[in-house]
Amino acid sequence: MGNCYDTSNNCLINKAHDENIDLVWDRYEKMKPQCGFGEMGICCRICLKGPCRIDPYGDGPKEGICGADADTIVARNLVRMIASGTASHSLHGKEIAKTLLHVAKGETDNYKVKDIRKLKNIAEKLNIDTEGKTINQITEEVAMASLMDYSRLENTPCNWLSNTLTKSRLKKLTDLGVALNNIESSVTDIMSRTHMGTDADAINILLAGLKCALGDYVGMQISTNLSDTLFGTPEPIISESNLGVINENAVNIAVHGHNPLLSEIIVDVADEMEEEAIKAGAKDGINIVGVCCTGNEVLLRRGIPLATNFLSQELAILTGALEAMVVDVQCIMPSLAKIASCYHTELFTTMPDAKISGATHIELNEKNSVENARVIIKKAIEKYKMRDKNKVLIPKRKSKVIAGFSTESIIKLLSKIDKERPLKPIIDNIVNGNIKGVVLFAGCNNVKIMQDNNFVTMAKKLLDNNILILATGCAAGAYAKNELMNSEATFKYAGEKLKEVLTLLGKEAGLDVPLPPVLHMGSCVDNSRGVDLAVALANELGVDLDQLPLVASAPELMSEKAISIGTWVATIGLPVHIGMLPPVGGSQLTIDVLTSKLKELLGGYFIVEENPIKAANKLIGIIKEKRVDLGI
Ligand code: BF8
Ligand code: SF4
Repeated sequence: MGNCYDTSNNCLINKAHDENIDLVWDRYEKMKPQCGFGEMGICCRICLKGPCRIDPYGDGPKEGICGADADTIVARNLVRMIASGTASHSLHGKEIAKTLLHVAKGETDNYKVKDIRKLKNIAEKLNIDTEGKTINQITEEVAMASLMDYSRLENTPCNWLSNTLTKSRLKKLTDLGVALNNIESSVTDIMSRTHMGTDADAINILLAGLKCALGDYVGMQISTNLSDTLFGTPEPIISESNLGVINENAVNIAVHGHNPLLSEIIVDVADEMEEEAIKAGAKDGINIVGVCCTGNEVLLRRGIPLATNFLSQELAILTGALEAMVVDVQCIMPSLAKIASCYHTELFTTMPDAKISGATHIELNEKNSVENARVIIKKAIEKYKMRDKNKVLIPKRKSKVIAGFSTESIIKLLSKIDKERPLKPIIDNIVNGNIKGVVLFAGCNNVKIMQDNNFVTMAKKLLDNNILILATGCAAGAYAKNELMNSEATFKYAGEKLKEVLTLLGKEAGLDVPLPPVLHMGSCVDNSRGVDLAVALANELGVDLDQLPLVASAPELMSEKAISIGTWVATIGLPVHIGMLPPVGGSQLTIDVLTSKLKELLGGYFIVEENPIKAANKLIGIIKEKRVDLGI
């Protein structure tokens, strides 16, 4: 049986069982018991003498065949996870930077610079002189300054690192030797130093992990900022979320994955092809819906409804009303191909490095994307005619969502209250305690945890304690689906003081309604937006990030990307709550480094707490401490 906080999904889970289709929850049950050595991170198969495993409790081996101890093995495994996360996020950014360069050079007609103001702001941030230069020249220099962060030979910090953090943070990172200069060499460095017989000092390995994780951060800054340049910086926008956004009377196409280069084109082309869908009998035309972070990208910029976050992605096909699912990269369950084959749904892969056997591969690149997007949508329209009405079951539930809270849109909103110092209203309210603090929720769903339960339970407790919530990635998906991203949620869940502030801010900003108590800042790469806001607040207050009453939480983490994000968030000084222990339990040294040692050196650290109520209480406690230290 599935395990979702949102019980409206249960009808589809039952349907899967009636149809003998295994879902993620069933495959998890069949996988039990999972390997304890793997769970503790003490299994090594880095060389062919292995696999080796350390006996954590009994009299068995305490070292691998080569002599590597548990600390070395755990640290090596962990930093390899960080390297994979960093590679994923940073390659996402690189694709976008390359596209921006093609735009600057006039090598593509499919994309253009949509947000010139953002482009100029980025140029200023990166110290690029714009005086007397054309837009194309500025675009090229911004793209090159970003691409330089993937290839710099000199040992100076990445452009997107040195220009986006507080000065004191940059100094701390430089002093510790982790101020990253080159994203790709940091990934190579991890793979090289963790080769058999190289780095066998767990602390040295973990320090390299911190440096590499900052590559994940730099990749995110590049992804967010250059995507905004190409597709527009998000502004508050109203939409809907949950599987109920799938429309029985439309050709439904889900976009899933992470990269907005593809989904933006699909949305544009779908607009042009509405008539064709109506002619095929779909009276409501084409309905694009989002899944996971691609879904967040198009929700924020285009108001496309978000059907689901990670764990229930298979259920979108189970509705029997999805004509096509178009995927790009990351967090796409390979099971989708098999499930789609039980329905009329066609699964399209679009990236050369992310094919799935059983799917139809139609590549979208900067040269052919419009043309090929038309082919995909045409096929989806044909599929509509093959839909089996008897197999359609769409849960009714959907909730209203106000999304689009980029840092710029928040500042713009606040500047309606104080034009000179837009952050002042927020700071005043933090100082006077109306807003006790802020928690940034990020990260995934994990089949080991009831889907969305930790997110929702923690949020309700924190909001009641007048703590404002920001959310990205599948955390944002959880809140969007479960009715925490609209004004009604402010009335229902925010503590009295927070409610007053959100109502006032909404009113002063010219909205008729309070701001939602959980602000949707975007996809996982948009965690950079949370940092921008935090850095702006820290600079305004004249403090470093570790002094702010600000905490991050990934209570349902799953992917390697979540590990790399959590690591850089702690490295830049924030306490990071995680809802389960990653595979580090076999090394007390690693646990100590990631908790107490990191706190001592950088102010940020990990807290593990599985129980969401206890976790929320711990975060409330940390926020209280930070306020006392700040003297507020
Ligand atoms: O990048 S939160 S499950 S979809 S990894 Fe994946 Fe995790 Fe979702 Fe977005 Ni982020
Ligand atoms: Fe075993 Fe060492 Fe080889 Fe790892 S590197 S598999 S611990 S021999």
